[in-house]
Formats: sequence, C-alpha cells, structure tokens
Amino acid sequence: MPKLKLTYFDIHGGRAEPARLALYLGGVAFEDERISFQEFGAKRAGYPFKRVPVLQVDDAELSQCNSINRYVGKLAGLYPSDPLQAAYCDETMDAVEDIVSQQVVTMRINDEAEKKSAREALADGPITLYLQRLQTMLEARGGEYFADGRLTVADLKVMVWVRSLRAGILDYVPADLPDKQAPKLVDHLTRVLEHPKVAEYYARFS
Ligand SMILES: N[C@@H](CCC(=O)N[C@@H](CS)C(=O)NCC(=O)O)C(=O)O
Repeated sequence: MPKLKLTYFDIHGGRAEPARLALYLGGVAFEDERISFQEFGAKRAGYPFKRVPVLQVDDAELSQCNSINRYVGKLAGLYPSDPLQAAYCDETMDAVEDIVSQQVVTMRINDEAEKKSAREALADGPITLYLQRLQTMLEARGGEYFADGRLTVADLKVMVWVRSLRAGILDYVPADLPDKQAPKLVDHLTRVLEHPKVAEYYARFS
C-alpha cells in the first residue's frame, strides 16, 4: 500500500470529507493533514492548482476531489468494478461537485444584500433541482445506494453535501430544504450516518 497524506482544511465536511471517510471505512492508513486557513495561504502556491484537497501518494501528488475519491474508493473497496456501476458512481459525485461549485461562488460575495439574493436564487433554483434529481436517481437505482447496490464513495459524497445543507452552513438557504424537497435523500443521509464505521468515525470527534 502506498504512503498516503490527505491535505485539507480542519473541518468535518467539504471536498475532502468523502475521501477521509472512505479511507477510514476501508481501514487504509493515511496521514490526515488538517491545515488552518492561514497555513493554506502560506502553502497554496505549492499545490497543483493552488487548491485543496491534495492527496500525496508516496512521492506523487493527486488533486481534484473526485479523482481522489475514485482512487481511495478503489483502495478502500468502495468503488464499483462494473463499468456501468462505476459510471453511476462518477455521475453522482460529479453532480454533487456541480452544485457545490455553484454554492462556493456565493461565498465570495461580500455585499450582504447581494449574497442574500444570490443564495435565495440558488436555494429556489439549482439546489432544489439537484436535490430532486439526485432523489430521483437514488430511487431509480433501488432507493438505498447510488451505485452497485451498496455503499460507495458516491454515497459518502452525497451524504456530506446533504448533511452540510441541513447543518445550515449557507446563510439564506433554509436548513430544512432537503427535508422538504428530497426526503429520501434525508433517509439516505441517516442510512449512511448509521453505517457502523461512519458512526464510529464521527464518534471519534465528539
Ligand atoms: N476542482 C477542485 C476544486 C478545489 C477547490 O476549489 N478547493 C477549495 C477548497 S474546498 C480551495 O482550495 N479554495 C481555495 C481558493 O480557491 O483559493 C476539486 O475538485 O478538488
């Protein structure tokens, strides 16, 4: 097994959380490097695209969170080997990445009134759309998991996103939006959080 170091901010969410969870669930040893925003400022020029997450694999560096998720998913046994199921897994993760990228744009708005209007439009439009379509996708794939009929990195990625919305991380986006628009994604969130290894992972931090 290669020597792994995953670098990201010290938060229980965001773009590295699915990979952290996947490695933990798979029992794959890795260094969980958590950096402050200040440290990021000092180190960012050295990262492949001046962004995190970055996974160091022995002497090589891998960026782009979904590429990292696929790679660690394979190491952890949480990525499908069947090509179509793998494509379903990718499709789900890329959909979440689409909507997260749209959310991030609003984090850079400094004017509060402008931010409120952008967030309300996001809540009513793209976030609602992605919640509803992901729910439809989940139902089409059996209702419990997004690919392979079992927990994969796609489930971890969706869970991290829905959990963050319900935690109210985005001002002006109602925290109960997932419950109202996609209750089956909330059931999915509960299912993933109740997975014994996921529960064990979060218990370490409480
Ligand atoms: N496409 C990249 C996006 C990475 C990204 O934007 N990461 C954010 C943190 S979640 C970042 O490093 N932002 C710093 C910046 O934009 O200066 C990925 O999928 O990993």
